[in-house]
Amino acid sequence: MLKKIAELASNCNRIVVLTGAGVSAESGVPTFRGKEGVWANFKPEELASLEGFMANTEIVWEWYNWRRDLMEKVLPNAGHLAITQLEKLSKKFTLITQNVDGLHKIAKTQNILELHGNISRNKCVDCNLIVDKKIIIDPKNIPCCKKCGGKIRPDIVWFGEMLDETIISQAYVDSEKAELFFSIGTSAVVHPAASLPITAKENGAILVEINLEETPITPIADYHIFGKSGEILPQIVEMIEEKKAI
Ligand code: BV8
Ligand code: ZN
Repeated sequence: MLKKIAELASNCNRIVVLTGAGVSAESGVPTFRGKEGVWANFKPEELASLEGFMANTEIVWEWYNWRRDLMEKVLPNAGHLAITQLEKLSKKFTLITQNVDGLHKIAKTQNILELHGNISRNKCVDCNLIVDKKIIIDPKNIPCCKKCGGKIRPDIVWFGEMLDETIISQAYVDSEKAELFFSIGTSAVVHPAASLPITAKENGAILVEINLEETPITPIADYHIFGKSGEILPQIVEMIEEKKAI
């Protein structure tokens, strides 16, 4: 099956990749819904929502500080690096990620759409002014926006919040044009991200899913590869490179 996918990737004009927390799992970043997932201990609306933030500002900032510390210590894994290599081997390529860990950027993928923001960036809760990312937030003494006095929050899209219009529109445009769409390491339950593989499929793309489990989009996938993205993606890229070399 991998050979076939490598062949498809070699002969198509536009590849789109959607990633979720599973791609970062082999870097040591906990996923959201797995057994060890961070949500396991909390309800998403408690932490990753504006209401949750306003009601539990200190707890939410403790959670994000904990994740930021973790992100500082982790590195891209072979799956991230293979995606960067795939971009180099593709005519047109878009990476759409739900992840906020910034690992695709560190892996030097170029054309990235970060649907849910980036954990290293802060912004004002009221006027959305982006605030210098290097400030360390003391959960007991949250800094306020210099412009309007609003509380500083992570620049992350929370549940119930709209995604950045430009980013999500571009994600739909590229998914509609995709000839080959990879859905990798995502449980495909969070919308609107989860509707992108469906959009691609509806517009004629071949849909490849790489995951350890089945998801709501498995039934419509042309290929479902059970396994770890950090092990599977390098094999596919290697086959493409071998084919190119012939
Ligand atoms: C919005 C930021 C308009 C937080 C996140 C009912 C139906 C449909 C939609 C909704 C609904 N009710 C509410 C909604 C809308 C809601 C939603 O989709 N809810 C879901 C849960 C039902 N969506 C929203 O609110 C979005 N906004 O819709 O705006 C609107 C406005 C007002 C009112 C209504 C609508 C905003 C969504 C963004 C939320 N923010 N993150 C933070 O990160 O701190 S989402 C969060 O989940 C993360 O970003 C994460 O990326 C994302 C998706 O999770 P996954 O990445 O898929 O991770 P998960 O752990 O779930 O899965 C990992 C997968 O990897 C697993 O399948 C596992 O098997 C696999 N895996 C593990 N290891 C590996 C692997 N695979 C391969 N290799 C491995 N090694
Ligand atoms: Zn402000």
